[in-house]
Amino acid sequence: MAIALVLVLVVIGSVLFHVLSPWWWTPIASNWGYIDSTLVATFWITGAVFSAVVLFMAYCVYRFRHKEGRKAAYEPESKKLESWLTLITAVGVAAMLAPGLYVWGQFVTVPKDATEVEVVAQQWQWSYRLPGADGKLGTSNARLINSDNPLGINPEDPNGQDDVVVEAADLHLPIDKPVKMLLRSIDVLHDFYVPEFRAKMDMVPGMVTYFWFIPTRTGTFEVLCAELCGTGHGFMRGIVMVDTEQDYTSWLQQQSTFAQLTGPAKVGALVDPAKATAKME
Ligand SMILES: [Cu+2]
Repeated sequence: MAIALVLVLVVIGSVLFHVLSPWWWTPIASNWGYIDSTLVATFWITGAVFSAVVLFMAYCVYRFRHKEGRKAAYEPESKKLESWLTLITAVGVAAMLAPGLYVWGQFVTVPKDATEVEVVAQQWQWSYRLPGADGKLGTSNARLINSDNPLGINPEDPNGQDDVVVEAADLHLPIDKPVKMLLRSIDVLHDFYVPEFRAKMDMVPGMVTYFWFIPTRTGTFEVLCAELCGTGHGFMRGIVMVDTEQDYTSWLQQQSTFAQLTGPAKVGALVDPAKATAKME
């Protein structure tokens, strides 16, 4: 009897905790409201199954408790019961998977007008590369990485010369513009994750993974690494600032291109001297 009661209390407690809990996701700042709806659907389905199973267990513990002289019946097969359980389980699993597949389809279908932004992860910092005026990122190769070329951009590729390099600093993005995040790692597995964007993806050395999203509100958001990547994993943080178009443009103008960072110092080059010395340190 006591055990049956404890089981019922576990169900009531779990449901109350979910409904009354002050902890919930941080407010969303991207177009991926679907991700939240999918998670909510999963909560409801798993919550309902959990409650049903535990309550049934409580019922059985009470109903079939020990009584002098009572014997259990042996019934190893029940076609009818098994068919019902199979059907209900199949419907439950499909209800959890179908929305996920639908959302995933959108997650990897990048709109044509999305701007590319490259994220480069390394132990334990984030760097970024934006296409310059030509709108194209140059090719890159991890073998080309050196202190002058921390992202391994191919110096032979004309598309790469005007690429904007943001090394170990904050990334800015313009609001309401779709961006395709190209994810690269130059050492071990990392995972680019901004909780407010509801999007994340593993970064695998030797390949470029991606996702896309539209930032929907301005603000400062924290970047986390969501893949245990070594002793500095917990400190692998960064900042993404979603700006108005105007703020974004003025930030962009202060950044250095690959050509400016690697080429011989040119008179009148657009490099801020204070920033150039900071880079050389
Ligand atoms: Cu990492």
